[in-house]
Amino acid sequence: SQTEQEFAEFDNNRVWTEVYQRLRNEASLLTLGDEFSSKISRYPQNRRKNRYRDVSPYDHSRVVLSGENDYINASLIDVPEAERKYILTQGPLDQTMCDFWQMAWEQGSRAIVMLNRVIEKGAVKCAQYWPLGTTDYGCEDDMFFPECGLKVSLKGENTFSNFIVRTLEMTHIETGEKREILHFHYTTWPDFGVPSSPNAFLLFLSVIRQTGSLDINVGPSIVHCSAGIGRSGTFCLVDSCLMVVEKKNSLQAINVREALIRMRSYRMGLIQTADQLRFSYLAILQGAHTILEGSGLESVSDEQNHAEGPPPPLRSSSLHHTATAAAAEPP
Ligand code: PTR
Ligand code: PTR
Ligand code: PTR
Repeated sequence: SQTEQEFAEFDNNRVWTEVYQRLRNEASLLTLGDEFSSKISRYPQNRRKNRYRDVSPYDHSRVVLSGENDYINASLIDVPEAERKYILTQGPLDQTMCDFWQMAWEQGSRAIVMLNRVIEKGAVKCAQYWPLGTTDYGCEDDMFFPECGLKVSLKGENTFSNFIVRTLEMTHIETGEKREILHFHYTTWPDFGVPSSPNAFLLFLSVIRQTGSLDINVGPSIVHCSAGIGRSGTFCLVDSCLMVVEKKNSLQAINVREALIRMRSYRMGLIQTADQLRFSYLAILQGAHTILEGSGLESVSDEQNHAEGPPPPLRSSSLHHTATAAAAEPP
């Protein structure tokens, strides 16, 4: 396939840096026009809502909040050939946590995919926007967001070697309506770096997919890292390319570079390094082989843990029925 050939060629010739640069240039040529403005992010009242001055959502694909102040640094990425929609956003700031939860509620999201840690390289890269659970004193530590009328609580937590799956519950304070939302937190992916192995990443992806929360018949899942471009872009590129491989039952059906350029018309800067691009190819190729062999992505297992036994089951009592029910019977 083209993807395999390109991978071998770029590796053999050691040209990933050049390939990545060329791709950035192509993407920036395609996004020069007025239709790729980011004016709203630069309004004075929105300045403190952006974590990084140089990472803004395009106006045409930004997620609009209800109410008077409708801005959040978040973009809707539409990949119709994969039947996927993702919201990519920055790691919430203290002053935007409430907007973040309002977005999750209004968009009907069923999952949050978090690819960074709150503190990286000694600096805060994201607010602690979800509750950590009961305190040492046994008190609930639900988080209240009065400005958007939501309460968020932790209902369960399950730890794997490279990620944690949490069940959170959002409550609309005024009406009492409750909704569960899964929090898939990858904890070992450094910024401007790559996961420890394609297998580690594919296991994470497989666990998320089995809950049905990426499916097109539910609200778009929210994917974020610190800026919401490097690691988040890598995640979406791999997932969407593998969806197309699965639908068409062929690796021939995808063009990874074109797919990334198209995704970059919805949010700038997706995939931040040549090695993240190379990792995407690796994960797509390995995932595609698993899919095309017929065993499906669900057969990816936690190799690192094999010596100590199988990975902890997702169907633990702490996660109660949420993930399991969704996996067995997609909504
Ligand atoms: N680090 C691996 C290697 O050395 O083979 C893979 C790799 C190769 C990563 C090349 C990035 C590369 O890009 P460049 O050679 O353009 O820096
Ligand atoms: N200007 C910031 C920087 O270069 O540090 C923006 C930035 C930060 C860009 C993190 C990407 C980052 O990585 P990620 O999108 O994976 O959080
Ligand atoms: N920290 C990055 C920088 O300042 O270069 C942030 C960034 C990088 C933002 C790239 C957008 C980017 O888009 P592109 O990769 O298309 O240049």
